[in-house]
Amino acid sequence: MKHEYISNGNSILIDDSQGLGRPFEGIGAVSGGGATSKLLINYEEKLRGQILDYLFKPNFGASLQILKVEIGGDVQSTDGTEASHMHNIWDENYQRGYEWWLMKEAKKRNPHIKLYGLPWGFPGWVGNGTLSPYTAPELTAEYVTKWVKGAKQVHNLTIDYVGIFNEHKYDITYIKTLRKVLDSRGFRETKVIGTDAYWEIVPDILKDKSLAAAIYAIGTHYPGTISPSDAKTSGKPLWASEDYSTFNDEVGGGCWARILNQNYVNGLLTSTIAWNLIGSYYNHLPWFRSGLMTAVHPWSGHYSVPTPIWVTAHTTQFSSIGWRYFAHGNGVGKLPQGGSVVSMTNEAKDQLSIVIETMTHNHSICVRPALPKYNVSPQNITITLKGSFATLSHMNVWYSKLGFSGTADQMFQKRESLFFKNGQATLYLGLDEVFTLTTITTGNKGSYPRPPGPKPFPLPYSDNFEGLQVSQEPYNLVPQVGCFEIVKSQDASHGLVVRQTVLEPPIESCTWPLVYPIAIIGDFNWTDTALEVDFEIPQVNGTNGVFVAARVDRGSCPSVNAQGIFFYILPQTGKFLGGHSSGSLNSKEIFNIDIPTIPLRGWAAIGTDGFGYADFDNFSISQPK
Ligand code: 147
Repeated sequence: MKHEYISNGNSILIDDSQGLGRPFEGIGAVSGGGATSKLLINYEEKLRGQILDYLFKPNFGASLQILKVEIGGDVQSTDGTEASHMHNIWDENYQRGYEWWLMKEAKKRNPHIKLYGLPWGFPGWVGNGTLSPYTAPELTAEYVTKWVKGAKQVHNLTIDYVGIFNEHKYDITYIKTLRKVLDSRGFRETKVIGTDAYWEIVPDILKDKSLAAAIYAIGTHYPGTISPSDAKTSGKPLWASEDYSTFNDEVGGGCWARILNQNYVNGLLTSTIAWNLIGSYYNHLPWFRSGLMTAVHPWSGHYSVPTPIWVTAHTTQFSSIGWRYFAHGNGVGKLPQGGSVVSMTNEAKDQLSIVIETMTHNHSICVRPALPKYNVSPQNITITLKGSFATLSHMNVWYSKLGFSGTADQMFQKRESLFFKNGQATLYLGLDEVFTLTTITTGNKGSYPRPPGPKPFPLPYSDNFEGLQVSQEPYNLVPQVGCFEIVKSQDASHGLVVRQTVLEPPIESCTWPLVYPIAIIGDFNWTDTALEVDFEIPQVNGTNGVFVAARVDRGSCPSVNAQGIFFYILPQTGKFLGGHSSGSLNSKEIFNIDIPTIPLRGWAAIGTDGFGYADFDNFSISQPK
C-alpha cells in the first residue's frame, strides 16, 4: 500500500471532510527489560528531578504519554535483573526496585500518563517447578494481577495495560485466564496487550473470538513501520509496543523521527514505545546509550539530553491520547520527494497538529529491522487546508534539523508562524528535518542549567548501606543474576545489609540458565582494585558460599561465562578458591598467587555460589597499595 500525494504537484492536502483515520494512542518509553533506569535513582534529588522533567513534564521536553515498566521477575532482562514483588509464593512486597518510584514521579508530572507493565521473566515458583509460566495459568495470572493490585493499593497507581511475556511464546489459555483474573479482582479497566513479540498472534485472534475479546491491542516489536494486512483488518489497534533501541546520536534521533510518523503512515500503528526511556546502566553492558536520554554518572550528576527527546516533543507536545489521525491521502502519507506527514485533530476538531519529517536513509537507520533504500530530496510543499480547518489564518511552527558532518543540531526551535491565504501556504523542506505545524500554543523547549561534567567512578569507595530503606536496591551495585536488596541484619551491630534474595532458578528471559547471583559495580576499565566486604550466610535458606570479584569482564545474559578474579568462600566445604594475588579471611592471608592475564580489566562484584541467601555489609573498593 502506497499513499503518495500525486495531485497538484508538491501539495499536501489536509482534509477531515471525508472522515478521519484511527485514534492516536500515545508515544511512550520503556523502563526495564531490564534495569535500564538502575543508576537514575542514585542521582541527587535536584538533578534527578531535572532529568524526570525532560522525560515526563508536559510542555517541557519529551512529555511522554505512556510509561511502560518491567514487572520485575528476578531475571536478567538485558542490563540487569529487576526484583519480583513475590520472590517466593509466601512473599509479597511492593517496595522493591525503582519502577514504583519512577511511575509515581511520572504521574506527579503528568497525571494523564498511561502505565503499562510487562514481565520479562518470572520467579521459579510461578512455573510450579517447570520453568514455564504457562503450566499453571491461574498462578501466573494471580501473580501478575497482584502486581496490578499492589500498584493500586500501595502506590495508588492505576495500571492501564499489562502484557504477557516479553519476546517469548504466548499461551492462549494463559491470556484468557489473565483477562478473567484481572476482571474478577476488579481490574476490568486494565487492558491486555498481546503479546510483545511479533505478529504471530494475529491468526489466532482472527479465529478465536474469546481470545480477541481478551486482548485490547496487538503490541508488536520493531515492526519496521509496517504491519501485515490481516493485522490491519483484525479490528484491533496495532502498537509498536517496543521500538527504537538505537544509539542516541543524530542517527538515533533520525530513526525515532522517521518511525514516529511512518509507524502510522505505513503500518497504521497508533502507539510507539521506545526501548528505552533512559540509559542509566554502565557502559559495556549491552546497548549503551540506546535510550531517549542518557544518565550514567550519579556520582557527578552529569547527564545529557540528546536529539530523541526533542524529536519526541514534536509529536507529544502537540497531541493527546484520543486525538484522531487524519485519513490517508488527506493529511497522512508520504511526501512527493520523500519523507512523511501525519496530521491529527482532537475530538472537538478545533485543534490541528501536522508533523512532517524528511529523514534521509543513512541518517535514520534504526538498529532493526533492515531499512530498504529510499530517496529524499529538498522540496517546496504547498499545504492546502480543507474541511474543519479551511479558514485557519496561521499555524505555529516548531522546527528541528539533525546536524551531520560538523553542522550543529537545531532542535525544537520555535519559528515564525506559517500564514495561510485562501487555505494555502508553502513551506520549504530540507533534509533530516522535522516540522510541527500546530494550532496548539503551549509548546515549549524546557531547559535547565548545564549539568556537571562526567567524572570516573570515585575511588576509594565504600558503602555500609545505612542510608537506604529496607527492600531498596543498593546504589551502584547492579545485579546481573539474582536480586540484591537491603534488609535488616540479624546481627544488630550491622544495621542494614545487602541480601541476595533469590532462592531458586527463575523463569529466565535469557536463553540459558544463569546460576551464580552477582552484582557488579564501578568501572569496566578498572584493572587493579582492592576489595573488602563483610558477609554472613544465614542458617535458613543460606547459599553455599560467597565471592568478591575483580576484573569481571561481562554482564547481561553472558554473565554466566563472566571471567575475572573471583575469590570464593565456601564455608560448608571449608574451601576457598582464588584466581589472583592475595586474599584474606578474618585478617588471615589465605592465598597469594599469580594471576591469569585475561581478562585484564572489568568491574568489581559481589555474589553467591548459587541461589540462597547471603548478607553483605561494609563493601569497599580502593586502589591497591
Ligand atoms: C529486545 C528486548 O525486549 C529489550 O529488553 C532489549 O533487550 C532490546 C535491545 O535491543 O531487545 O529484545 C529483542 C530481541 C531480539 C530481537 C529484537 C528485540 N530480534 O532478534 O529482532
